[in-house]
Amino acid sequence: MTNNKYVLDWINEMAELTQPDSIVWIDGSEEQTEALRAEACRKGEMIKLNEELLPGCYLHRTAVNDVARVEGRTFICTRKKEDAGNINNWMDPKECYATLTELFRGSMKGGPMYVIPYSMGVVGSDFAKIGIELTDSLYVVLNMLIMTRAGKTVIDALGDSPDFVKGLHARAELDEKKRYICHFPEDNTIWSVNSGYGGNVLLGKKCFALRIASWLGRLEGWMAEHMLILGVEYPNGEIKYVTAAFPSACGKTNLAMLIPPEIYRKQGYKVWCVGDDIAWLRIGKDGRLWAVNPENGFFGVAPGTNEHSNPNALAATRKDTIFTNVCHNLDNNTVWWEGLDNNPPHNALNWRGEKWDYTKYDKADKVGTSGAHPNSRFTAPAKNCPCVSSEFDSLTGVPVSAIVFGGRRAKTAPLVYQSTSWQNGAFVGSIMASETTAAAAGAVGVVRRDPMAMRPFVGYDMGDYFGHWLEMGKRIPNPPKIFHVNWFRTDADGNFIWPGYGDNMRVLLWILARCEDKVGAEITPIGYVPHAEDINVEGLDGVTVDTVRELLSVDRESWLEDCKNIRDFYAQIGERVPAEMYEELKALEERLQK
Ligand code: GTP
Ligand code: SPV
Ligand code: MN
Repeated sequence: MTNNKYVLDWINEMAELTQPDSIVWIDGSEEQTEALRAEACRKGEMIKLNEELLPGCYLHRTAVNDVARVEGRTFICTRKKEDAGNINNWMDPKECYATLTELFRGSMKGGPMYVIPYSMGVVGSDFAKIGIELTDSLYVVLNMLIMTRAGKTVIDALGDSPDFVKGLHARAELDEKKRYICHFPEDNTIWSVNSGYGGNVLLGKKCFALRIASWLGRLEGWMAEHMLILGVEYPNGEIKYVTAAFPSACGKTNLAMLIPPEIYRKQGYKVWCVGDDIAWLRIGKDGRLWAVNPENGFFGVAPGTNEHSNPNALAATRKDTIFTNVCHNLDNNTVWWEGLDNNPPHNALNWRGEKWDYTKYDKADKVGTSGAHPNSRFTAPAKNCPCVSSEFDSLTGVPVSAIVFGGRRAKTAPLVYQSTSWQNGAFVGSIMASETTAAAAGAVGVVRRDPMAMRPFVGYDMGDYFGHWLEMGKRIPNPPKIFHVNWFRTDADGNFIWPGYGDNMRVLLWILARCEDKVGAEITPIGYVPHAEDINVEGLDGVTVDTVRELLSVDRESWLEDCKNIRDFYAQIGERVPAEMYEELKALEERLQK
């Protein structure tokens, strides 16, 4: 498919190592893709679902020990340890290549090696970057064909350039003790072995578009962020764009596809989705910050997605979608997950592929008793989404009015607040914390600091990353305003107080009104907080201005407690945390103590 000698030499070298029977180039044609789907079904890697109810849809189950990203097995392999920083796992590149070479050796024997040329971003746009993933997994191929722009057009666009990210993936033995997700930013290289799950193996996503891209962004003066991108359309047709960084499984997909409450819909408000997980941000010629979504599909959390919470996401999954680790309804050969509806299938297989008894479901042991794994996912083409933005394929992206940070905090963080400057906003991002979710292996529900929702995804030192944020702020003539939200405050019984989902529109509109100086705010020690009356509660059941007031309250004691934790976390990041961040922290503490 190409004469590019950098590509060909590298593929030959990797094929010598992994020893596949054949090399199959993925061209992106519907004909080849359909043949590969059929082959995946023949090999038992995919199950074809009901063609009438879910046309073009498939079910895949990963190994039981391989159901989420594995942060403990994810490494940044820079020559100098300091460049990877204290928050990342680090391995010496030479040592890492040597160890993984032995794991890859002969790993593709008996089957083909697929060569997937893919572009993150619209092929031909200045934003786009090219990668090639070599893999032994048809699941990876079929997912990458949805999640990225892949095939012949990409290899043509690369021409004879050496500028591409080299990705190598093999499932090998799926041995979790030998699982490695390794990044070599100095070599533009990613090696992933012994996993077959999503973020560990779809190398264009977290590995390239965040870890490698964040490294490139720092060198080249742009940003790669774990952010959704949405457009709010006003009744007069004007559209304002917002990006938002929430940790994994904290509501990006839901916010990105929000359907406004009826009171707003009636007036003509709409929300358009540009992206649900990753944003690449650059300074435009007009001095504003511009965002593109480098992906071409959604790898979204299935549980909780339903006709009420996120009808747009649900609609996106009704055709040409791959479901991973959901429950299989054998009666009609469709899929189900917790929170889809109140009718769990009676004749079904759980995410492990075992006969499933819905009556045994125990909220306290979701992984053990649920039909779908808590981190089960759908891979759906972006173009399936009813609210996909007309700017989705734009070469330049969209101009950003507001950047929003947020996490799951039962207490402390108010519903929304605004930072007082770019520097203060970067500080607000740096002190983000959230309760952990099933998106990564490990305990769920533990508060951990997750700066800018990028803790697992920054490809270099976290202190340097903060520095890059500050540097970007100095270079953007007309920067977005920076906010923080929390949809997850709970009452004494542990129930969420704020209704969330579509009603988050009420908060978005306050945020955008602030960006245009159309609404006032109260200055508090942490920043600007809305006057409770300025969050519209019309049409909400049981939520009054008083509820909003409670949601907006700032408890000085718990914030001061948090400040101690932040100081410890900064110390853990190490000496590259910029002085400006410590100044912001000190000023915050002083305001809280006053
Ligand atoms: P990744 O794809 O892992 O990066 O996650 P994401 O941030 O896109 O998460 P997603 O939108 O899929 O949200 C996952 C979980 O958050 C689901 O359980 C949702 O039901 C829940 N969720 C999303 N929005 C809200 C909200 O406004 N309020 C509440 N209470 N829960 C929400
Ligand atoms: C996340 O965990 O933030 C995801 C899913 O978006 S994965 O692609 O598996 O990383
Ligand atoms: Mn994500």
